[in-house]
Amino acid sequence: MASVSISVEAGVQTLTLNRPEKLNAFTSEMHKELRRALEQALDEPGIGAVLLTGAGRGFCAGQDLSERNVAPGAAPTDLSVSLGSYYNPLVRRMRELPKPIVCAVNGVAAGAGANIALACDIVLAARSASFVQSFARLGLVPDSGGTYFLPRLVGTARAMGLALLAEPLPAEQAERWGLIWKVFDDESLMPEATALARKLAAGPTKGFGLIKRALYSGYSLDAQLDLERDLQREAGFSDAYRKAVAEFLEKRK
Ligand code: LHQ
Repeated sequence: MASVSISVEAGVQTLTLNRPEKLNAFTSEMHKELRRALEQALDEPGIGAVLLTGAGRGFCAGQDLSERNVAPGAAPTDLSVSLGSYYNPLVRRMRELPKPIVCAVNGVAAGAGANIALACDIVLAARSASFVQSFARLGLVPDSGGTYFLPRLVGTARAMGLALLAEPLPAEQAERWGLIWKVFDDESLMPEATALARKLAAGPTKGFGLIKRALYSGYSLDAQLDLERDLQREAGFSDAYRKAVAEFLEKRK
């Protein structure tokens, strides 16, 4: 079964992260499927907007940590490979896509899952959703553009609190802080997100692409993604990281 389900209707390509039993945590397979889907969105003139959401009760729990477990005594994993091969190209593709991407955050968005949501152009969330920069719990640095998006969206004080404390930020507070565009009651999220994406799909695609270029230009996202990749490499070699992943997988506190 595909880990991303894809449908195209009324000019909107809907991408649903589809590993609900693992809160749609990212695997390399999911990255490959998303990459192919976004290439299709780029090439297909009939697609005017993309809508990204998650199946089940979560939006995305970040990297699937079962792909990251390190056996005792084994050499540490170089996390920069995963960022360089998957996450950073995904964020770049999303920001450079000359068509709007709407995100419907249907439930918890954690780690890279939170920052992939923030990489979208318009972020909507269900009232019950939350955003967690869970990296610090693993001894890691917010990645997938988190260190770039957070201070710009909410200011350095709040960005630092979110990154260091790794506590869930409820959707309503995320809206009040300007982290996201709008919150809807849970049952209204998908109808509202679909209507918004359809409206954008019917709009001036060329102009929207130019708006994205203008609003995102002059920013050093590219350099920041490279920095995150290098810092995460260092963090991933730490004992704290290795222990935290093993503890999560063994469900120890
Ligand atoms: C999971 C996960 C998960 C596997 C829930 N993996 N199974 C990128 C690349 C390179 C290097 C490193 O970093 C990165 C970026 C990252 O994203 S690092 C951050 C990775 N993500 C996290 O640390 C979040 C881990 N998950 C959680 O803290 C919780 O699951 C949250 C707070 C998201 C939700 O908590 P609950 O609502 O209590 O759900 P749960 O914990 O019971 O999860 C449900 C199931 O999903 C459970 O499986 P099970 O078989 O017991 O039902 C979890 O083990 C599984 N799951 N996240 N990331």
